[in-house]
Amino acid sequence: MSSNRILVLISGSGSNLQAIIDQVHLGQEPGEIVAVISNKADAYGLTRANDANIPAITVVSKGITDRSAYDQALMAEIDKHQPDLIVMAGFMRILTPAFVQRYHGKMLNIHPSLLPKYQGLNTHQRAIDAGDEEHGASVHFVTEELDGGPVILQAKVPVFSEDNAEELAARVQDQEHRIYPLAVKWFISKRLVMSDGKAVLDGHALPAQGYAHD
Ligand code: NHR
Ligand code: GAR
Repeated sequence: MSSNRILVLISGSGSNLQAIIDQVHLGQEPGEIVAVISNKADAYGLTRANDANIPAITVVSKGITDRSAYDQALMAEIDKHQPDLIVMAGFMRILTPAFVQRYHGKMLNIHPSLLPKYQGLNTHQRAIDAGDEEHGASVHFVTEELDGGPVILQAKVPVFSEDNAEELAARVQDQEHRIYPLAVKWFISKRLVMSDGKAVLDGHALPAQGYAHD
């Protein structure tokens, strides 16, 4: 069975989406991005999808306070595309346990911190405020625990004393664009799975900080 149907969830600029589009379009592996879904109608990532001839869909979340109702609508749209992998790329809405269970072991997220540090939002400012000398991003499997699923791959960047959050975010995002396509490639080539709550690459459980974190 092939596992090459990729669906990407976004809320914003979609620069990580672009990095994955660019890799898939290099054509070196059998992946296909079957749809991009945004919860925000004005997300620039929808334009990127259109430009790449990928179906660009909005399932608006604004004003929907019932999380399970929203997730039901999102699942209905996702299931039309029968994805093997759901890639969360700057998707900014917390998902219910029912959603996460439906796609168990098939969902990746990129989070802008060196997990388990700084789960949740405003990670760049929090790293600056803490006086951290290094910061970064983590690709992880999505589980019910927010930003708590097993880490696959991390990238580190230095924090400089004059940095503001925007500068630091840009440095982190450069690294995101390197590590996220790599993790996607591992998944669709079946080298990467989630098993017993762990990220497993080539049959070996990865350590808590993921693959080759130094
Ligand atoms: N859902 C589950 N169940 N598990 C995870 O690990 C998830 C998830 C949904 C999103 C991404 C995550 C991140 O990488 C993510 C991981 C949004 C929020 C948040 O508080 C927190 C973490 C993440 C994404 N969202 C607010 C909410 O009430 C809305 C914030 C906004 O719209 O700006 O949903 O950081
Ligand atoms: C990325 O830096 C990603 O790590 C972060 O949002 C940015 C999205 O950028 N994700 C979160 O903060 C999730 N809560 P992009 O839309 O250009 O890929």
